[in-house]
Amino acid sequence: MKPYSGKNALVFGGASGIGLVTAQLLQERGAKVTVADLSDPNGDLHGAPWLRCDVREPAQVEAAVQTAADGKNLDWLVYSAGIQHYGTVITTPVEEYDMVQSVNARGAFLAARAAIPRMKAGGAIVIVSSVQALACQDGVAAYAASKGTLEALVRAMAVDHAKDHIRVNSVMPGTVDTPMVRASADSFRGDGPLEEILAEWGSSHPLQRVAQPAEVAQVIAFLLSDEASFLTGSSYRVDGGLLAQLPVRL
Ligand code: BMA
Repeated sequence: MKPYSGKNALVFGGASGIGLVTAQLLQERGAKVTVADLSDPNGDLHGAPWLRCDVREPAQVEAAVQTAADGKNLDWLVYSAGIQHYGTVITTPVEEYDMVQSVNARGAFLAARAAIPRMKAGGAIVIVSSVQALACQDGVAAYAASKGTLEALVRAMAVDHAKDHIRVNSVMPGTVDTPMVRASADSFRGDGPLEEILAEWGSSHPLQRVAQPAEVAQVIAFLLSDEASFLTGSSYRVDGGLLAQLPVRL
């Protein structure tokens, strides 16, 4: 029997990047996985059903959760939907700020709101946050604020729903080779090759490279699993040492 047999999982933002690889990993280990995403899957879901869902729309989120649960307990929820826009509070249009909050943070609230009542036999939630909830670079006001919101939400939900046997944690990735990060790199690269930007971003991490999505997915899977039975209300940096380092050169 596979280790996650009998687990019913739903991954928002599961059509690409960290969400996709997490969905694949959970499925390989025997979980029943449903993927909800606005975009078409850009990788192999190994037959997992994909539901088109705009996480800004409460009714669509509710419908996705209802379909995934399918009248049974929803054991695991992963929230990996996310977008990245650059700007300061001055240069970020209000609509753009609202959009980033809505996709990155409010969507997690909606997903949990729909999922928790279907976790009657207990469950686990993992939210994909970012190191940018704790420290940031220039021009990430909306994105960093949305990730900070997620961190507070993780703690609030963990405290409120511990009595329901629901654990809630987050992962805080550093730079990961995903379509989102590649799109960001593309917007900064000018005439240079995109791989060079990724390598440069990677070099700011002590491990000297960007992560692969699977390296984050492994941690998400562990946090969902029964092996993490005493972990709740916490955030786990998966950042190649990024936040352990002060940018002071001797
Ligand atoms: C992630 C994304 C990446 C960034 C990394 C480290 O959440 O914002 O684009 O490189 O954080 O700051």
